[in-house]
Amino acid sequence: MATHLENQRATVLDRQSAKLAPPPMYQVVLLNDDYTPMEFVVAVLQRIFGKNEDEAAHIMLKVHHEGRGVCGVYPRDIAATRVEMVRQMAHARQHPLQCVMEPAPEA
Ligand code: TYC
Repeated sequence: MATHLENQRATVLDRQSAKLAPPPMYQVVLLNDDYTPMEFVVAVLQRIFGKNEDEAAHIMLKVHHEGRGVCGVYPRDIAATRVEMVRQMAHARQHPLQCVMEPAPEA
């Protein structure tokens, strides 16, 4: 049977792991289409995902050639907000650009 001290230790560890466990992470993914201008996608990546011009161009070309590309990995609320910002920016300019979030693969 566990002693009182062992029980106390288990409780402390439970609390610590509850406090320190990293949040589940989500990747924000841009999808390719035939109509959204490349310059607009680069601007989105700079404005919403903080990429510099070279990084943004690299991601845009990856999406253009491979169909999709990861823009960033964030906790759920931040990922959801950025997806919404991309959708608003695209809608405002009437571009069909699509953006989704999905659980990030475990490291
Ligand atoms: N394929 C688009 C074009 O040729 C460019 C593009 C890149 C569109 C990435 C969407 O997520 C995208 N104009």
